[in-house]
Amino acid sequence: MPSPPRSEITPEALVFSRRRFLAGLGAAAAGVALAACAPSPGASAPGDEALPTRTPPPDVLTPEDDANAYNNYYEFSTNKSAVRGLAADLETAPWTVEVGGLVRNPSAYLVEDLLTRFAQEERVERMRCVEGYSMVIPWLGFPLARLLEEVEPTEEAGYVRFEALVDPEHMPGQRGRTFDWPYTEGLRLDEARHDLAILATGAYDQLLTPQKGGPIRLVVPWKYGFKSIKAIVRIDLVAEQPTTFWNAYAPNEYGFYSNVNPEVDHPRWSQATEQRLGERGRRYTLPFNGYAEEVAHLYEGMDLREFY
Ligand SMILES: Nc1nc2c(c(=O)[nH]1)N[C@H]1C(S)=C(S)[C@@H](COP(=O)(O)O)O[C@H]1N2
Ligand SMILES: [Mo]
Repeated sequence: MPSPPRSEITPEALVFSRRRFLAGLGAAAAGVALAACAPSPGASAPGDEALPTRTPPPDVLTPEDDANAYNNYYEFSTNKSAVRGLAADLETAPWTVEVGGLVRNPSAYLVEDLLTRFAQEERVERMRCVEGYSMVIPWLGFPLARLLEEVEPTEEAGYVRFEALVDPEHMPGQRGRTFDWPYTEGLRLDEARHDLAILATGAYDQLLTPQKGGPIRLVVPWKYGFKSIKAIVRIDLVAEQPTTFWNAYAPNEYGFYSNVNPEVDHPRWSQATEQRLGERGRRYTLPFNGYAEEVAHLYEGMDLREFY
């Protein structure tokens, strides 16, 4: 059965069961704060601002246009400001995600069906790129755990491997020879089952735009942004820690775990501070991006300098 084109799927088709806002960030407060912002996304490089204050300023939603105009998405371009235009025409419906590997119930899901099969929630979370900029995004989506429950990982499964779209005809960044496509990512199974790990199908009350990884992407807010793989077409349960795109490209710079950690510097820059899009000055980066209370237990007994 042919699916309706993307333009005919209205946000009203999404069923929002629960809203989860960052502590201190209410929708009304965010709206007020937005009007006061003078965004200049990415205008500053790490280290070129005065030191931030120790008490972090409150989190406010990143203005929607900033979040949609400044994107990391190497399938399209390494130029963050060029991604929106280049990705605009990507066909995101119909779109199938195959889920397989070490599972009892392998299945191919139409994203359109996922929208109603799993209750869609709003999750307002920080997004911290390993390069030192950050945002606060109101995602729509559902916990990855719900999907894993359906496919039932077998006892041998220890990790989840994600694979993104390969489509050089529509993704100009895939025509060069610099990178090995597809973009892949991975999580340990217990990380993948954590309630904060979601599959996002929307943001800012709309279906996910192509430049943000539409129609479906991973969001793992306590890890550096590159773990949150966009345009997912395959999810496999596997026994061993999978190879991941950035780890394979530069293993000494990008680890598998990549938990946000202000105490472990990137070999070429400090991770102590970040530039929040739309804000003046820098702010201190928080351990696990501010989610330590929720996720630190997953790494008990691990040396996070070794497993970076
Ligand atoms: N498929 C794919 N997913 C990706 C990337 C990419 O290049 N390709 N970039 C990652 C990086 S480095 C970051 S910081 C985030 C950026 O997400 P945003 O553009 O929505 O802010 O997406 C991640 N997911
Ligand atoms: Mo990133």
